Amino acid sequence: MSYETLLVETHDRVTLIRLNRPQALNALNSQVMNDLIAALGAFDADDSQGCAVITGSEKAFAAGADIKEMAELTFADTFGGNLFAGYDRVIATRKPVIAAVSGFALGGGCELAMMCDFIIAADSAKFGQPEIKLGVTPGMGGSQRMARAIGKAKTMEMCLTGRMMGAAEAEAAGLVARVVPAADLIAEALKSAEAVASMSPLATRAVKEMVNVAFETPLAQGVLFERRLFDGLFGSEDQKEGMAAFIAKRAADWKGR
Ligand code: CO8
Repeated sequence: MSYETLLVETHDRVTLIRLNRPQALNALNSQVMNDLIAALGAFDADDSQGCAVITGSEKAFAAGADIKEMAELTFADTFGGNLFAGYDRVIATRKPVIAAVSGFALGGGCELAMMCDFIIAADSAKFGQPEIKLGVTPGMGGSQRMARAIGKAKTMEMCLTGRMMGAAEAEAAGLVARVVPAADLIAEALKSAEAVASMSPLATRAVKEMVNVAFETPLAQGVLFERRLFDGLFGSEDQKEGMAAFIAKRAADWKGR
């Protein structure tokens, strides 16, 4: 399958999705959104694939929503048309998705990265929510996800001043899982994705659900949710296989059931 604004490669059990609008620093126009919806849907439906990586170019992961496309929109277009609702597909993806960020991840680009399950950043990465400079605000969850990831003080400062945050600051603040040299970004992201894809698909989905629930529920309910998913995995062949493989000192052969 080919896409107008994405380059998609499969590497064994990992799907690499590269945003590809270099002339606009990968600005997220409606075509990118539609292509991403299709590519993530295909990835999620493909049993041979266990993890996806979304990346951009060396210069830009994505420099935001497409300002030229948005400039003349009205309230009826955005609210009435539920403009960016298609990005809910990113969140709805049941298998893990990693963002590999090099260069600018601004506005919707930063928000797309934060929708992924974790971010690996090149040392060249620059994160920001500069919408305030355009007379608007984050609109794809940025104020909420950033506040949960790095707290109120830094999120307020980022969203109110529109300043950019470099990779080292983003790692110290807890926005990104890891920083790697820019030249190694894709190799490191693929290595992480391959590690994720080599686990039991059932346990992997359970981890994704339980960590995400931590942001939605009180602690006691979250802990109970985790325990019930843990209990449920004892009904799977993969739990028997994983523990038998450990005891027999051999690699596990996951069945996803
Ligand atoms: N939209 C459209 N075109 C863009 C965007 C963008 N967000 N960013 C860059 N471009 C275009 C430029 O217009 C330019 O095109 P052209 O050559 O035709 O003039 C080309 O990309 C290269 O850009 P620059 O010449 O500006 O490159 P520089 O290296 O000088 O600067 C910057 C790079 C600093 C990244 C600069 O381009 C910039 O500030 N871009 C805008 C960043 C921004 O404000 N992003 C937020 C957008 S609003 C938003 O994201 C709202 C989110 C709400 C929901 C999101 C849903 C997806």
